[in-house]
Amino acid sequence: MNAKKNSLPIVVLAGGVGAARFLRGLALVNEPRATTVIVNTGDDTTLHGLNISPDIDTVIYTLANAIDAQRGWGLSEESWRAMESLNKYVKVRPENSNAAPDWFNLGDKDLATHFYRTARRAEGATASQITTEIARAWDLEQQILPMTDDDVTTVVELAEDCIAGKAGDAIGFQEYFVKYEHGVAVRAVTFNGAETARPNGLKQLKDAEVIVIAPSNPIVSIGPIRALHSVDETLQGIRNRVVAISPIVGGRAIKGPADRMLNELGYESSALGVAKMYSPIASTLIIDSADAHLREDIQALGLRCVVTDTMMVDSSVSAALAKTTIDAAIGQNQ
Ligand code: FO1
Repeated sequence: MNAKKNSLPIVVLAGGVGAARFLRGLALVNEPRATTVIVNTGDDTTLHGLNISPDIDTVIYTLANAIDAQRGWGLSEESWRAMESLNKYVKVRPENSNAAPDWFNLGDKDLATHFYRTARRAEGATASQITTEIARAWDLEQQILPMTDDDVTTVVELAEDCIAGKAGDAIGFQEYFVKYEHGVAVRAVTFNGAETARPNGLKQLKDAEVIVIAPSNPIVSIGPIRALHSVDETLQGIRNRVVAISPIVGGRAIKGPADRMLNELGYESSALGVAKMYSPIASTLIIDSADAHLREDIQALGLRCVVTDTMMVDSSVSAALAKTTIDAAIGQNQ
């Protein structure tokens, strides 16, 4: 795409893979330095004593063209020698020990990012400072902001007795997602610490001409950002500039457990269900062509509805989706 880029102040609310793919397209149609990304950190975890921020790293690695595109997380051309070496200790660790967690794969090159983040945290740097430093190391011009510098932890409550524990037990998001391959039923999701955490990026939200809710899981990726004090109120105040992209196509999540989670938690797993969740804070919903038949129902909720190709199989589709999103926000699609 060689057309002249816009230079609009844009804020994107982001989770992991879907958001990262959208951002890669956005960088082709809008000057990267004009974009601020507010990233979910409810998924953050600590393993081996290392601070790991999966969604931030997915966004940064993708924008730096360093992501393993197949997996959607971690670095390309990765090696796994450290993980392989953990096996030695898995055999000897006591039954109740959490040492040598081998269910979460950390590549050798990826480890450097977690070493850096952890060491800077120990020196007292904030999550924002560290994220800015890591983004700079990868030569990114976008402003990448963790949703808060305070600790917010997403936990899921098990709906029934299962391999992960007893009904009612709360387990960490990464355990749910990676260790149990999001295959256990959940009945509630909680964002511990969200009530008191201070949100980042409120000023950028108010100043932005376009605010995009990326095609990320509405519950566990966008949910933690919305749970922070005054974020929803701020979005309500600028609703006319907020465009959301449905991560549900044909009733199914493009990636991850969003469809199952929506059903388990009493929402509808469809673009219409997403519209209901976002109608208080967004004025436009972008849905995939496969869901064109839902357009009128979505409009009946008081949302503009734009139908286009949202399956970001390559960066030209991502760029076209980003352009459609911007046009929808600045009214050219009305
Ligand atoms: N996802 C997996 O399914 N398995 C893994 O072993 C795994 C490791 C991993 C390491 C670093 C990182 O930044 C992300 C990683 N992810 C892994 C992805 C990630 O945990 C999830 O996709 C997100 O948290 C959901 O947005």
